[in-house]
Amino acid sequence: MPTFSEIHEKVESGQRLSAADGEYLFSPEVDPHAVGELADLLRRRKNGEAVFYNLNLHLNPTNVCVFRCAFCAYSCDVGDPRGYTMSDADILARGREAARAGCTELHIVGGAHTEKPFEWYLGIIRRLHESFPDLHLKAWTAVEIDHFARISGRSVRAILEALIAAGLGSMPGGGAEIFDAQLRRKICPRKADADAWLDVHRTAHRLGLRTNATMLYGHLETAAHRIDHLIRLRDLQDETGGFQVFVPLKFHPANTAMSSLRPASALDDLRVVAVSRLMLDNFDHIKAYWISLGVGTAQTALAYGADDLDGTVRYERIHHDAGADAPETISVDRLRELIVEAGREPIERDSLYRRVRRDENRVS
Ligand code: V47
Ligand code: SF4
Repeated sequence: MPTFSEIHEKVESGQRLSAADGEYLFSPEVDPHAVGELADLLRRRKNGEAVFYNLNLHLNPTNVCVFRCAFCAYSCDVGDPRGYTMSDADILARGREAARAGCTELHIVGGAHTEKPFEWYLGIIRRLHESFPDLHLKAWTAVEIDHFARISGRSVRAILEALIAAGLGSMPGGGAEIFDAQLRRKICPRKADADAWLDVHRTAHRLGLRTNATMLYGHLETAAHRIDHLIRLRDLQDETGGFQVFVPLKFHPANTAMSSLRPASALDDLRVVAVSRLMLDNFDHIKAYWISLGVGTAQTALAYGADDLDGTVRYERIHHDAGADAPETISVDRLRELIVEAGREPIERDSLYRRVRRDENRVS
């Protein structure tokens, strides 16, 4: 069993933490604030005083999904009165709204619709890109890409190439959940498994597409599951270097098949952020997604290893349908204020973490 001072020494001298170190940092006898302080050391080494945010809007084109994961409150079956599928006009209107609001990014994810062919998803990217070429389209999780490959009979590589040619800018990190196969069989048995998820990201990275990574925590997983997940991400990052940011996603149980579970505590949230920062030594950024954590915990997470708050958002459905009590949107002024209050320097970024300079009205 490692000791805290040995781990401290490793972090100070830039050595990589082992699985045993990571599991130890999750144990209740280790003070979460001490873990946070250690993570803050690494955060400062990587990002100095900078904390990033962006201006974005969400677009969830449909909530009809073939997979119906047990933790998902957002999805429904085809024919369910709660189901919706946006029209082309509504999708373009969302793009227009984003462009008019000065957003740099549209975050696009949704259900794997029972009846929609790959061409429908491809067309969404093509039309949005043609109409709003300056808007970065961060779209489709690895689970959706894997689904497109299955329903079209094309390879993952061919799907990604077609999407990139149509205007895809990068991929969000969703669908990773928790990689352990046994747990996946319980919470999301029907969709892409860990190897398929990782392989989509590997292929994307080889094609030059930057992607994000997530982990859904606070349900049935153990510390060992969390560490296994983080190490698999770290291994792929060693191989490709294509991940930009890691986003821990707190499980919200309301309206799901797992609604009897109690959400993780704020201290567990902060510990997950901190251990993620420490284990993922080859990731540049750790995001405290304020929709998932709530604004207060996200702000506090800036002292526990996080250096990014995500964006202005609006129209987020997946976490709000599951009971997340974060507001629908947040103003740029408030985001900047939260960062300044935490003693850091707010930096607007684009989807590829380049600084956005508003006064010159261009990305540098
Ligand atoms: O894949 C679903 C998760 C993800 C619930 O890449 C839930 O920057 C909590 O991936 N409670 C979609 N989480 C969201 C996502 C994301 C969000 C923000 C930024 C980025 C990024 C990615 O939400 C899903 C799933 O893992 N999810 N249901 C729930 N009840
Ligand atoms: Fe479908 Fe994603 Fe919800 Fe799973 S989490 S049911 S894949 S929308």
